[in-house]
Amino acid sequence: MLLPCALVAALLAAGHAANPCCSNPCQNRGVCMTTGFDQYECDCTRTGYYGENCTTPEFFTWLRLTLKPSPNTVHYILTHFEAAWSIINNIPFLRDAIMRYVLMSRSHLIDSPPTYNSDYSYKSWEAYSNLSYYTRSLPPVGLDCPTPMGVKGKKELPDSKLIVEKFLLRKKFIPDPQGTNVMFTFFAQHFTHQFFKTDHKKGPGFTKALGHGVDLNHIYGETLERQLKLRLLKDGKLKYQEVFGLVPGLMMYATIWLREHNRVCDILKQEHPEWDDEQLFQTSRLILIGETIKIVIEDYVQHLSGYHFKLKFDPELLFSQRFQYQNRIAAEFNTLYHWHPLLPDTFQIHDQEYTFQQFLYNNSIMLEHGLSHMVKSFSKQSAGRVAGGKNFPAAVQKVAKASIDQSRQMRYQSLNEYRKRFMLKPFKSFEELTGEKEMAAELEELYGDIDAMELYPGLLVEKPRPGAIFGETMVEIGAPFSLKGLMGNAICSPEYWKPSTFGGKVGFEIINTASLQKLICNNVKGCPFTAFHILNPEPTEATINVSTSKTAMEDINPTLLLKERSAEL
Ligand code: ACD
Repeated sequence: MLLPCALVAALLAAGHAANPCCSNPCQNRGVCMTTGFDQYECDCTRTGYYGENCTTPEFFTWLRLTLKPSPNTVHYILTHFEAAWSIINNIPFLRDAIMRYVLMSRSHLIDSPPTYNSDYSYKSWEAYSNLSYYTRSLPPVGLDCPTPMGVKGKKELPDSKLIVEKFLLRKKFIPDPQGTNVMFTFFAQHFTHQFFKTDHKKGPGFTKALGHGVDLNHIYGETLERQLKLRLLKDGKLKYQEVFGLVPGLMMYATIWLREHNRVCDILKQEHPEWDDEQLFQTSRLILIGETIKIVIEDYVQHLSGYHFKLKFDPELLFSQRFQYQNRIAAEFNTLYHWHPLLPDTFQIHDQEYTFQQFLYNNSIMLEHGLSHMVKSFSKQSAGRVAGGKNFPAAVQKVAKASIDQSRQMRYQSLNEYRKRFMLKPFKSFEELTGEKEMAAELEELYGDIDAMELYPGLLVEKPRPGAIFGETMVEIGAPFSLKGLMGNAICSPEYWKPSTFGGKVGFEIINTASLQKLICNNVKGCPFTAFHILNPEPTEATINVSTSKTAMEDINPTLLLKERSAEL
């Protein structure tokens, strides 16, 4: 890194020591502020700690720390004792109290309103108000710091290509022991592409998704102009979806959600023959946002968690709490969500197998097989394990390298600083990070110091929890961002969360009974069985009751689809 070295050299030449905040002296979320060139002050306000570096706990902080079980203990309890959990899950006030605790303890870790961004390591109106930035949960390392990680580690970080090749690249596909399937993988890709839309023209710290959350711009378009092009402008309906041409898995979800929107419009029109196109459209969109959040919490996060505790989407749980209904997507959240190890080496659809090359940009696959076969096949095929290292598919290795390079460009702090930020103890050694000796020794040689280990490669090489897809760090950092982003949505606020917002009881009920299985049943012919994990033995057809509407049970109709698409061309 030329610039920082030059800067440090210039400062040293001028007789100044390096910025004292480079060593991150302030602990427990205390804020470091320089006072002159070589002095600093820690602001410990409301951290629960005091002292020069905010290291002495106040009495109640000490008590809490003493009583609080470690994240791994909590995780162990939640993923064991199935019989006890099945009782708790059926006692409403207990289930509610635990869910409220999960939501509050996670979202407290997210600054709201947001604070820093990749250009501002101190609070500023610019960082707060400029929505084109991703926010940052830790400020960037100063350009005037002696090393890229502050003061720890070597002057230069190891070659990112080498990191990818040595620790991340898949040798042999490692299936996820939690049984995650390809249906999950494409849901993740489709769903997250609404709020992770890096504006590469501006740089990795910027986003094009100004809604900063679940606004379904991937279904309805990013701008009003685009939205109007996508709409039929009759009965609230959409005429065709934004083309997700990259992979057929995205196209599949785009088609399913398009159908869901039009299905909801039909239902709303029956309830409200007096409504115009605009009101039908807008209300259907709010219902789909609600359905999405419900599915993400109760199917998607539920699966990822591996918990026997049954998560619950119920905004009322937070009405008695101090909770801010706003969200800003963080650059670190975007980085940690690069879960490409989920991708298998080849894609199995019905009786055919496609390599990555055959799969990419190949929309004829959907026309050839139809949605039903795609859903069935994706539900059966295993996804890869994310943590533990060496499971990143070679076909997308550029993404791994870019994640590392861009994190460096944005001057991310170290893995251990992020662990501390999210209330985890820093790793003491590379062996503690990986849980083995071989990669640990090689990492040590390359990075020199565990406190210089980078966030993204750290998350991917971390020792997974027993039988799990992720290690501790991914969950403990990922869950706060996720739950804050989901529950911080405007529709979860007291003035919005009521039947009238969603066209009355019927619309509210669509949200409150939404599930992945129902979404598929209502929009894919034959109601194929599905889930976010592989099942043994697998049922062929779902047995749940779903409503039928005109579009509900039609499978892909190539003529219709082409009509939908030709409207765009
Ligand atoms: C908890 C629940 C269990 C958390 C388990 C895994 C979390 C790990 C990563 C994030 C998971 C899902 C992301 C889902 C939604 C993102 C929504 C963002 C909206 C802007 O113990 O807390």
